[in-house]
Amino acid sequence: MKDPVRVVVTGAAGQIGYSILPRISKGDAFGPDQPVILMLLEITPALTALKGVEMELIDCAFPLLHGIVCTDDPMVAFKDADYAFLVGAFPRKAGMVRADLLAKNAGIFKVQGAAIEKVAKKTFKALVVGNPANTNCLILAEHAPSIPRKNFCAMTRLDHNRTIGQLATRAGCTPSDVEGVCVFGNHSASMVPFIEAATIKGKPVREVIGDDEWIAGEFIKTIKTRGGAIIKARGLSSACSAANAAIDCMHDWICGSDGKIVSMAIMSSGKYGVPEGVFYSVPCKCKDGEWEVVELDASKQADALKATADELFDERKTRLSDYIF
Ligand code: NAX
Repeated sequence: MKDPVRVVVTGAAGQIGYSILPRISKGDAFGPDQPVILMLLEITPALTALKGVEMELIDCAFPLLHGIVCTDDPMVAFKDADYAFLVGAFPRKAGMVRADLLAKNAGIFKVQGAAIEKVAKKTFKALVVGNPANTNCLILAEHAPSIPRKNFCAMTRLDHNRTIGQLATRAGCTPSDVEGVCVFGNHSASMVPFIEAATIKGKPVREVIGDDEWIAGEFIKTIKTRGGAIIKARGLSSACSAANAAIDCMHDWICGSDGKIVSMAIMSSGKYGVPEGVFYSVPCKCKDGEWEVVELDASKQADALKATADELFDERKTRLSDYIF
């Protein structure tokens, strides 16, 4: 049996936490032979609810779950941590403008980044889910400078999976028949779902769907507004699909994507015309715990790719001027 890995989940008493913790404990993220110790971080008022989650996890008797630590102290949560799902974030409240939201979350991710810098393993890897995910990830990475930037990723896998789901539903096939989609840019309405290199059962998506008007209109709109549509229908934001996407992303990153293209918001490096400095979603393939950017021809979408990059550089300016420099 392998030694257990320490996996931090922040916001562990929240909706996504409740869906993600059994999946991690069952081996869905790190493999069926990899034991885990869960390091669960919450704010102090949520510790009682977190205790209830811990009790349920114990009651599941997961063979791979070798320990649970519940805390409101980031220095305890990140101690010797191998991996983290950063889910906890400050939600947008009535009357808050975007800059207020950015500032509130910058405070959270600054403190957690500093704790990672001090006490996590130097091989630590983090997936940021809490919104605004891309820029929260930037703040986190900026405050943990001794951890390589390539070890930080913001989640756009839910947008990626939504793209596959819509195509499979329209084509009347299964999701595994759809390959090669990706989502570029920010996890926001400026994201760019990209299907030009994608196939359904090996044939180009446009040929199989046979309806360019639907692709340009309803399809793209559905992907971009899906989060809001789920809130309207359920009265709550996406949780099981968000948790599933986080598991998919971490699994493929750590265990390999098996030659498949996946979407990951990683530190930009000049590829796709985006200069270094923001966490920007691009198509990747993963192997042996590392991602590699896949170069697709997205030249026809250059304006949209630039617009979503510009939005991220604006967020960076708003937040970093107050919280980093
Ligand atoms: P919930 O409000 O149910 O849970 C959030 C939890 O985070 C709460 O229990 C809260 O006490 C905790 N928390 C707040 N500040 C914290 C801190 N400083 N340290 C530790 N814990 C803290 O939200 P939930 O539905 O679980 O969503 C969590 C986050 O995911 C939100 O920011 C949401 O916007 C974001 N999402 C991101 C998605 C993505 O694709 N990147 C999709 C789903 C989701 O909307």
